[in-house]
Amino acid sequence: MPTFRELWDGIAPIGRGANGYLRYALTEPELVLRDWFRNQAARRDMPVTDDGNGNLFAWWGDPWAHDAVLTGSHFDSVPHGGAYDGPLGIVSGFLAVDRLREQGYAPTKPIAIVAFVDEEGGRFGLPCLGSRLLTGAIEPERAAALRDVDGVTFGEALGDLPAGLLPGLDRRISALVELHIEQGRALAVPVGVASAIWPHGRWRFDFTGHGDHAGTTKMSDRRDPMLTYAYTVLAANKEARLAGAHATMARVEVEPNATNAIPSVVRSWLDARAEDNATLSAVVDAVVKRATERAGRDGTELTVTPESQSPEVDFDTSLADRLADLLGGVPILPTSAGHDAGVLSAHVPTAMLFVRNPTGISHSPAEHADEQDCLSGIDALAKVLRDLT
Ligand code: HGY
Ligand code: MN
Ligand code: MN
Repeated sequence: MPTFRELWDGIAPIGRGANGYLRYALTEPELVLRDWFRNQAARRDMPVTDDGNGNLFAWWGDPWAHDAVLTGSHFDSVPHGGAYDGPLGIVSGFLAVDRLREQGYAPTKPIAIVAFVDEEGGRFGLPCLGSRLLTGAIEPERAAALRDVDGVTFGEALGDLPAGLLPGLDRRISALVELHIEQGRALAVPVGVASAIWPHGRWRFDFTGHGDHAGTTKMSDRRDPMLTYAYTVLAANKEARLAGAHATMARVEVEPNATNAIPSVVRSWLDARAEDNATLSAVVDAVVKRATERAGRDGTELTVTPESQSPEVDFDTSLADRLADLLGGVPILPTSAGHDAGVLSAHVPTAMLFVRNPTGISHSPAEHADEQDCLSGIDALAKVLRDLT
């Protein structure tokens, strides 16, 4: 039976760049990981199905027979991301199946390991794209039209119009349990259970000014969108701090992005999250208000476009309590990171298992979980899958 170390070392080189992972959805590295997934399934006599949305399912039992229990996560990473965010849940799924088979266990319901497509939204801009399609949270046509930085659409990358909502979703899935590395500094023991996901979203800010010569344009004559942008970054930081929320403007595009030209357009994205919807709206409204006022002073224009919204998720309390008890009374804790489990939680009983992250660092090459804790996570997942089937 393969060990965690063997599986982990087997995928480690795939998509690893000089500075972290570049595993964008349906690009070459992720396609290699999909082949790895099919190979791991074949070694376990697990048939693989695709739901027509780019999500892969490896089955122990008849595919979609009845009351399937899903586990798994995603392969894709943020640009220069870490190794664990996503793949740990998929590798742990295969090893949990191995553990159960070793125990001679035979599930009464089909178990599927799922690899969701573009959970990070790192290529097509909308997080949890695969789970949103599976649950009908996004129209196939809108998903198909999403474009990457090279102008390639999701539909082109997928090779077809996505299938969208899985018919009979809530009849066919009895539970989803996603195992994931914890991404804060909140778990002091190897394994925990999720209670909630903070509401969060992404807003695109387009700052438009007057492109001009950096050397010959008087300061008083400028309408420089970079000023309005810079002010907005500081305003977002301040408003988040005041509200106990999280706000980040880490992605920016400048036209023409030349050393000696005042920009005509600066485009940036606000990632904002808060413990509840009211606080989140208040923070975003305050940032937009302050940015708009500043645009007035700078003589620039501002348009703000909401690009993705993820509502507050409160996981099924009875399921979370049951799993925490099953695992010996492990902590139940919230997260402000989004997950496919959060999308499915509106449709089927859903839980998350967290594996301790000693530094709490994530979305970074420095992301790490100790092997012993990963093994504890696999044992915990095996126990949970046994309990649910
Ligand atoms: O951004 C998130 O919270 C998740 O990693 N997609
Ligand atoms: Mn992530
Ligand atoms: Mn993730």
